[in-house]
Amino acid sequence: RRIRANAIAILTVAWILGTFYYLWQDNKPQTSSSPSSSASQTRGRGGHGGQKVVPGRLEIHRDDRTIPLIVSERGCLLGGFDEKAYLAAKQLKPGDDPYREHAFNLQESDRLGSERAIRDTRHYRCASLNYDTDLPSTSIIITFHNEARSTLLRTIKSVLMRSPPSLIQEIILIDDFSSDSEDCQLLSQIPKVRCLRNGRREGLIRSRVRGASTASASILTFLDSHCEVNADWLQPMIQRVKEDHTRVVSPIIDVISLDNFAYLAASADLRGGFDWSLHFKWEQIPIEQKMARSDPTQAIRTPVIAGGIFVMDKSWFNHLGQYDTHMDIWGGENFELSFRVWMCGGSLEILPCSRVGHVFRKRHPYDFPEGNALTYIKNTRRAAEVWMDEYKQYYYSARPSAQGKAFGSIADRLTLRRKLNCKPFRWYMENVYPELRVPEQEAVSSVLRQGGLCLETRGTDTLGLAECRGIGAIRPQSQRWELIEPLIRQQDFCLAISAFTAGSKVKMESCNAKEPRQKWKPKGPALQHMVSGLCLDSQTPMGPLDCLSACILQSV
Ligand code: LR7
Ligand code: MN
Repeated sequence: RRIRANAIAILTVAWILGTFYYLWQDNKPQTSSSPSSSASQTRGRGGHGGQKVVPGRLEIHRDDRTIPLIVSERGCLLGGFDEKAYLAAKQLKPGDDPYREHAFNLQESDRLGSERAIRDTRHYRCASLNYDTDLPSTSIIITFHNEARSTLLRTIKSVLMRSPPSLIQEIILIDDFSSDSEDCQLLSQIPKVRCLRNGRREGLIRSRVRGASTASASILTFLDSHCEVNADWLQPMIQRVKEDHTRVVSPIIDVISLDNFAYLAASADLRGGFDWSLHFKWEQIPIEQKMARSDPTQAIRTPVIAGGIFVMDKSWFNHLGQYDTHMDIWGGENFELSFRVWMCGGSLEILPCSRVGHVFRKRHPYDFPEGNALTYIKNTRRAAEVWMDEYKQYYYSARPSAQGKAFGSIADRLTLRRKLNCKPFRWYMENVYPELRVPEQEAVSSVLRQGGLCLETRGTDTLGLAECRGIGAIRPQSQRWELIEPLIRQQDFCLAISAFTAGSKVKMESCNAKEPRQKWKPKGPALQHMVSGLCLDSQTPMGPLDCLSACILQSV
């Protein structure tokens, strides 16, 4: 009996110890920097006009589900590629600022290693969804310019580790003329990875087009060069595109901290939006849509995508005209693509069961050969001029510095729009983004009145005075004038003087904010021509000109 009692005691102690060990294992933090309490965070950067400032409410889930690696794949994942040597060759030197080169903490990124586990941030219901077993494979396209070795390798490895191998046809890297050409050569040794190097700096838009045109799979997947994909990220996106090839789909983009590289869950209630200056922002899903969502795994319609991480059918990408390859370096292409997809017969969605982490930065770590602001203006102007029809006036009011800046020829893109028979921007406003408010009409357009008569256009270039008709929105187009300094415009035509002498006629011509004959400014109730000092008037001048008394043609 003593022996039996001893055995029971030993078993009991072993069981207690076992239980403690199990619990301890389960509570152990999964990464050194894993978040433990709810947090709120701002993603994005401050500074020039093209940044993305994003108030993303973060949801930190209590249960720490981490994603297992596909163990059998480990080890042979990288083939003959020597990861250690690759990473060791470029290390931060003691005393170097770890943020200087990449605008994130390089020291933390290097320290993490290339295979860290991350928390599965999806809604728990996502894990039980099923996808077709015969999903088509995809070509992953990643462009990079001077990306840190550790972040780029982690992007590639996370794709190889967390995607069903049969879905990855290839990973195409486009080295956008980084200073070190070796990165591209070395990474090509990884199985499935191909790397193409640009002979000069092209920017991410032309680089992606280059990548897409060599892709061999029927589906394209674009990623930034500092991402980590999460559990089952790919299947939901390929499934949606397989069901309807006109869908363009994005994951929820989680936040990888630029300071400590913690992987943080982003809110699942956000979609992409923008303001009239074409500044991207994350915004709450409209309340009616939120109420109607009974299933948290359902796709979220989005007016625009952030731009870097999405899946699209390759034939659809080509059919819709790829990208506007006259856009340079960075920015604006996400609006152009988003407007085009919606207006030309497709749709954009965010899939909550797909999650991809991205390192959001506060500044660009690379240079813009033409300057950051001018490049953003050029790219967004192209998007506005080709796609926004009469609504582009709001873009110019919100971003006055864009007027008169060069943006190249858009003839090809206008032809494309006509050929694809795309809907007008008004349709997009009414059906896709009715939440985007149009600035008050009165603030933008007004009449030019003299003694009870209004200035109006007749045909394209004749001007005359006539009885004022209608008010507000019912006022005829011919009597509506927009005063966007220094221009007085009606659609694309502006008031210009024909000579710099008193009594010379005023006419309409194509707007050009740089043309001295078109520059006006308000002076009291009158409008004064900036260069000559003459006033807009329907009477022949009698004596020496004094604006305040002699000019009676005024805007109201
Ligand atoms: O000249 C360049 N050549 C490049 O190849 C400049 C950049 N790049 C690469 C770069 O290495 C990176 O992989 O292009 C990618 C995007 O550049 P980032 O990471 O510096 O910019 P970002 O994260 O702010 O970019 C967001 O907006 C861009 C607008 O042009 C692109 O659409 C990016 O793809 C987009 N990123 C995302 O949508 C990820 C989520 C961020 C948000 C919101
Ligand atoms: Mn990025």
